[in-house]
Amino acid sequence: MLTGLAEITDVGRDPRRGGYSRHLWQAADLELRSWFIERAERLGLDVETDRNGNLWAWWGQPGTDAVVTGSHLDSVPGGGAYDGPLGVVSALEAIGRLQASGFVPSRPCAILMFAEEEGSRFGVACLGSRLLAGAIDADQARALTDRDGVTLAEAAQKVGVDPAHLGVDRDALARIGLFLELHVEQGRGLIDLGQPVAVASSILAHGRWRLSVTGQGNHAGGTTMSERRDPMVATAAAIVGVQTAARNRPGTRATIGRIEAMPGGTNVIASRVTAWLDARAETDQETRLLVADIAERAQQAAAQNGCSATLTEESWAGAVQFQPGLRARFTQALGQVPELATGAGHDAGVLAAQVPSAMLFVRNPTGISHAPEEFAEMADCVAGVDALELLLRELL
Ligand code: HGY
Ligand code: MN
Ligand code: MN
Repeated sequence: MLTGLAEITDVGRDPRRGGYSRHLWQAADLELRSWFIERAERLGLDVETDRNGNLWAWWGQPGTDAVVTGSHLDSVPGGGAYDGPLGVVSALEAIGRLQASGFVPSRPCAILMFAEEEGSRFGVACLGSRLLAGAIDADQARALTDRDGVTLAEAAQKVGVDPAHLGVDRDALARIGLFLELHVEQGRGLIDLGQPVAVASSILAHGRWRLSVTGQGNHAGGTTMSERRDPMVATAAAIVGVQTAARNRPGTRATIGRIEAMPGGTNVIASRVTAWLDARAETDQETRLLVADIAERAQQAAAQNGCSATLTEESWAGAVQFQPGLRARFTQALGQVPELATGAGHDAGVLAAQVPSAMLFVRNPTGISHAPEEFAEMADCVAGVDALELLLRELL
């Protein structure tokens, strides 16, 4: 069961961070794409790469009103084994079961593997589904750069995706009658409910901002404490402000998980520090208010240390409420499984603005995600495939 997870268990392991680092069009991602194509073709599915680098594996002729399922295979740096792959492997498994039972679909059906869902290489979450849906300006996307300064356009070119064609794909969107994504849960909801599977109700509003704090680079020994303009100290105070602002606002979440000091010498007072903020809340407005509070605190921290600070938005996704009708239909079909909100963003959340979309969550007994401890028991993974198969059978 779910042999697919075992087949890719060694792809993109990150010995330094632990877990997996699988980023768009780099070695591990390319290997996973080849694996997915091979697995899909073993099921007789026809695989095509769309203009944005997303892979579509069609069961039967592509057509409108298709039932599309799938997820992503890319990861965060040092991520877990289930975030993304569980949805892709479960889709392959469910369609394999339907085929083996002699089921003949009455509508087109496809598995969709999205590019760059984590935004780990180019900084924008759900980049592949945003491009597909027209939720990001194509020129802005083409100019996105990775940590080596390679643009999305250059990276696309290198793998045979024409950068000039990156952007909204109305024909592809028109084919989707409904998108259903299965995903490992990235929290403790199903642990607390004591259930293996849930239907998604909503996704927090969430965005990413780049905090840049500029001071005066200098000598660690020659510079007295009173004459320093140290951006590292200002950023440290700003990061404490991130935590304070979120703790003061119930239900909000704010994280700084990535920081870079320039020039980065042990005996050098930094000239500039860059830190990336991830902020989330139940509504768009609460998220914006949280970020404004954080920005205010960062400005104060900078001023108190003779530095200057800027906060620049890099990625934004508004709160998502999945269609109540679909939620009710699926929870009912699955025997009254619970509905569950999530703080994690998903491609299904991006597509929900354009096509009927829904999600299934599978219990993660550690409640930990975006870390090597992320886990799902085989019995719960099987329950997830059972649920996906049941819904696909009904939908098709
Ligand atoms: O960041 C997220 O919420 C998702 O895992 N991309
Ligand atoms: Mn993720
Ligand atoms: Mn994910």
